[in-house]
Amino acid sequence: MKTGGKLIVDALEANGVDRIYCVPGESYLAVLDALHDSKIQSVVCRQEGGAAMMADCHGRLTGKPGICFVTRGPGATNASAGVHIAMQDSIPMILFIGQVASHAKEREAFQEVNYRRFFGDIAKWVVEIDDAARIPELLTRAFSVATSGRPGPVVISLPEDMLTSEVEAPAVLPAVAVETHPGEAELDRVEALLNAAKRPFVILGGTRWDHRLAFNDIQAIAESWSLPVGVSFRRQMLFDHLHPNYAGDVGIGINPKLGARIKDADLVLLIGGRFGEMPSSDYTLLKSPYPDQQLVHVHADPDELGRVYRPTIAINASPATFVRAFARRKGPAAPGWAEETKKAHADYLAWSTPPLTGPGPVQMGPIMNWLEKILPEDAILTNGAGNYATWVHRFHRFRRYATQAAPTSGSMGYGTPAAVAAKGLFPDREVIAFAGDGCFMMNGQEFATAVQYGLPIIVIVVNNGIYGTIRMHQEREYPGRVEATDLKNPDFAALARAYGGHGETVRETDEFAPAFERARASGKPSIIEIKLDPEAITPTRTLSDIRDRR
Ligand SMILES: Cc1ncc(C[n+]2csc(CCOP(=O)(O)OP(=O)(O)O)c2C)c(N)n1
Ligand SMILES: [Mg+2]
Repeated sequence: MKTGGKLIVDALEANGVDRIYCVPGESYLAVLDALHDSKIQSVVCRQEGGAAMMADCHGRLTGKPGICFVTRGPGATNASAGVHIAMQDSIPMILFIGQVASHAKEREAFQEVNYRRFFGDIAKWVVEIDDAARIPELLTRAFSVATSGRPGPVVISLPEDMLTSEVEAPAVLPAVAVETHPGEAELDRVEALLNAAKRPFVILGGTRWDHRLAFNDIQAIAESWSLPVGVSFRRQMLFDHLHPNYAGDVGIGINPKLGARIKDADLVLLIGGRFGEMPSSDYTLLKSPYPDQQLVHVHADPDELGRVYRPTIAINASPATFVRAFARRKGPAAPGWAEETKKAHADYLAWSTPPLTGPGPVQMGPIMNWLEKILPEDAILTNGAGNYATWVHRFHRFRRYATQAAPTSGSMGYGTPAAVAAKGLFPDREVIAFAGDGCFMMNGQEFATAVQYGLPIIVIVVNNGIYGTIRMHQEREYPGRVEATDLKNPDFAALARAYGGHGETVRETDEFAPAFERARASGKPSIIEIKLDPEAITPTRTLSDIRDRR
């Protein structure tokens, strides 16, 4: 006989889970008690939003579901921010919620929420387990749902009395992953389309990639066919930015030359991604429902094929099976577009070279240049949302898989908790979180988690004293009518020290390098606050330019 709590932990162990991210609650004490005897590490966090974002980052960097435990009501609603990210970003994750006891359900008992309704639109699957004997069945299904097709978050509600009840149940077996393969007929058609194309373009996106796939197999195809390759918004770790076939990231504020290149392509191979609103420049690069280009869309979820774009060829396959199968088809010796591929890479190199001047005493361009020189290729960079993120996305040249954790859903507050999870997973790699002053304050409390577990992340807080992105839009749409976008901030370096970390303040460009070296040498979680002039709102435009419509 086993308790429900013990069976949950057995199922996690059977599925290879080695850590969970949580904020405790009295609603799932039986699980915590079972974890006490397990090898699974619990990472205790400060707010459920941060815990869920850590679980998301875990899923993002490993491909295995990130596991999060939270309490009912407020714990669950706090965690919803991370569930939404995992949903939009196609990340495998399982959120467990302690639920009110069965006798009290439907009375609006203390902190009661109906999770099927609450998470209905932002989770891939929601289930409440009423009978502990069904835990092996429903958890096996949860692992399968979270990872199969288009990965996503599963929410599992655990009534308190179910967790303490004792039942007989079989030993739990690991879930079986579901794979989808392209057929030879489809591969023939793709090959024929490519051979007939004049200006083909490849876009990589989505999840379910791995290092070999992104850095050997897809490169081999790109080289064999001399294809230009772009990556979707915040999926930059899918292709080596210094590879001669790399054409740039297809995201917000796209290089206009790259945008034109995609619009002008006669064939687009979209592998793994959905090409949503952000990468598609609001559905203008590929038109919905009928793109001007021929479109080969490869996706592991049949529901995504034909959902927004009618493809010329729809291939229901994971990136892995498609890329490995297509790698056997060799390209022509010298295709007509080979010169254009070289130009595309030259365009990227020019676009990703930062400007060295700008308003104010701190210049982000030289700081990014310096970071590019000293950061190891396997450094992991995380961020949330804000104009500061442009500096990372445009000027950091990603070289490897599993080096980026940034929400395609544009959620603020992600960078710090993601860095905590990343450093816990890869203690030997350097982990740098970028945050704005607004962004940091959303989940900055997880800096305490970094201190608690001795995880020396470096958080670079780009402090311009405003919710910069919104101020930029405000000045453009309603010039001079500033409302609710100014911020009065704490002393971030002092905050780092108060948490038990290392703090630095950068007021001039030249102060950055020594501050960064001191942060590294401290061996502690660190915050480096960069005081950026709010006028430096984008790498190339000032706030005044935007207000005055120059
Ligand atoms: C959770 C969340 N709330 C609000 C927004 C809307 N939003 C997008 S960017 C932004 C401002 C970001 O400010 P900051 O982190 O200081 O970066 P900056 O733009 O100033 O560089 C806001 C409020 C969002 N994307 N996510
Ligand atoms: Mg700001």
